[in-house]
Amino acid sequence: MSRKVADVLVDALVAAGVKNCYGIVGDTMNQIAHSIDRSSMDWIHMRHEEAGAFAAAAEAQFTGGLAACAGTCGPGSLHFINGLYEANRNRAPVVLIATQIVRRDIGFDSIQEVDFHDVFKGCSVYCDMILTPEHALRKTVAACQAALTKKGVAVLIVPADVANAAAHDEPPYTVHTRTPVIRPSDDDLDQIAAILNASEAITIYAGSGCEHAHDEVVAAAAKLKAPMAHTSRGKDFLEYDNPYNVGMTGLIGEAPGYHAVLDCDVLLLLGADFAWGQFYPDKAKIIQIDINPTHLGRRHPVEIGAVGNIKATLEALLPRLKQHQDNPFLKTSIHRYEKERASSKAAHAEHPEAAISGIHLTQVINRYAAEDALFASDDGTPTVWMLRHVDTGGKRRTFASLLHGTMAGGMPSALGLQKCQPHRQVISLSGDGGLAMLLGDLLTTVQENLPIKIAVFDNGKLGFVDIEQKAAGLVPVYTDLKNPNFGDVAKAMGLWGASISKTGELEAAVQEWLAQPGPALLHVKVKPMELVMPPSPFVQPEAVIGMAVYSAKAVLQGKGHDVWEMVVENAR
Ligand SMILES: Cc1ncc(C[n+]2csc(CCOP(=O)(O)OP(=O)(O)O)c2C)c(N)n1
Ligand SMILES: [Mg+2]
Repeated sequence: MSRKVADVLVDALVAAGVKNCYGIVGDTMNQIAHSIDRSSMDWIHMRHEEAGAFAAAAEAQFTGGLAACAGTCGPGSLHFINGLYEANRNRAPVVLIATQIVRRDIGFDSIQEVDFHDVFKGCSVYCDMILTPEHALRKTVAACQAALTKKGVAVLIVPADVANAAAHDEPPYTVHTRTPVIRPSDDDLDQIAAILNASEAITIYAGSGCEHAHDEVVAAAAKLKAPMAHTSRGKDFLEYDNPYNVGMTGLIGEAPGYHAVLDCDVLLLLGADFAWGQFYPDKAKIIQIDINPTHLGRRHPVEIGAVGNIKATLEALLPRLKQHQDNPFLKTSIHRYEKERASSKAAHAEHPEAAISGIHLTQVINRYAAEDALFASDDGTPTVWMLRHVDTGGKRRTFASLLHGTMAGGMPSALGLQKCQPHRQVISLSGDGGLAMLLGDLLTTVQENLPIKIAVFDNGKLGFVDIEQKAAGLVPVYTDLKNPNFGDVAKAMGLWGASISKTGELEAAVQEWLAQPGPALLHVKVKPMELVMPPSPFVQPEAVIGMAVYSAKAVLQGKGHDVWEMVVENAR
């Protein structure tokens, strides 16, 4: 059989490292589907393209290598868009093969014609069409090169007639992805060291840019005797084996991290692009180091902004730092954190008949999950509970939609993680709203033999929005969910399924669920009133945008659970 452009494209993707392609076939991608079938690439047959994009995004974010999705023209490829936004915001190298109607029909409002350049511009680092068979390899390699080096989504638009055309000889283009070592100049490092050496109350605020730099960050904290707060995206890389850790700040953080960041004299921002301006200190000097120059000073004015890879920068900075002594600022911060941890770990002495708290559910899952389990959560309360109550210990990983803030990413992300890590335990912490949004892809767990473990936090509502409305003093509208027994739904779809509602059933059910060899869903009716961010009795709660609920101060100075009545009280 003569070689087609579709074969060139698929071979180039395989050569660039693609192992898995998630999607749904259709007429304009039939030739490519057959090429994939002949290649070493696996095809994961999804039920909704959006779920395929979430799966590819999670795989690429986890491996750092390329994952692919492919769809048919018009509505098929359009469906990927929300998951691609998720991938692009997470700097996950994903290639979408967006197949297109034949070239002679483009531009005439033809059947299923969609201008993909326009559609995917906002969620990609590369978006271009293979215009002719003569440059199929070059364009495919350019797309992969962009996804891997600019770290994001590359969209390759492929008209059906181009994919079906005979392949041409092209020069041997390949991707090049070596990583340079980048650090600030000696002068910059001297200036940074001078500020740090002259201060006694320093806080390190570390983000996901600190991946692979755990030991250097801890060494810097030890030298500066500085507490270290971390972003939610930095959690997996920084919270373990770290005596200086004081947790997260921000809307889903807690008081120790919040105070450490706001009360210091010097804030050393390492690979952290935390977006909420109100959580930065106004009086402290801020030093920011980031590999991306456009991140410098964009969230808050900084004293020094320097470009560098965090590991290389700290290696060069550490010898310039003087050994600081233990100081009251560090002591207070660590003490606060230890107190907070002890109270959050305290056993819930609930009656066995009592309703299950979402926090308690997460804590029990945390206790019984494998030490290298991968967790993916839905936007909503499950994300907050995961970030606060899952201990990663350096081996586990947590995935949530933190920058894009979309619902429904949990279960499909787990599919992608399980596909690329078949021997690891993969757990999805799903909302009842989030799971229902892409429910059809529960079938993918069975069809593709992906034994993920799904916990459904069924509070009978769109909990976050419900809380937002209450926080604004409104009576909630349009937030209630009339749910089925998701355990029975799972069973009908071919998974293991169970449903529980009492605290006394929780421990045994979680153990049985996690021990299942195949895909398994545990439906847990959780307390509907549990607040994500308990408000302070002293501060007026305010609704804020996105997945946020209350103003920072209300959140972080507050204590207690199940007190929405108090919110309404406070809002009066
Ligand atoms: C695609 C999408 N639609 C709407 C929202 C707004 N939103 C954020 S959280 C949320 C509620 C999620 O409900 P559920 O999955 O049941 O989680 P819960 O907060 O109840 O635990 C909604 C509607 C969003 N972030 N993304
Ligand atoms: Mg809910």
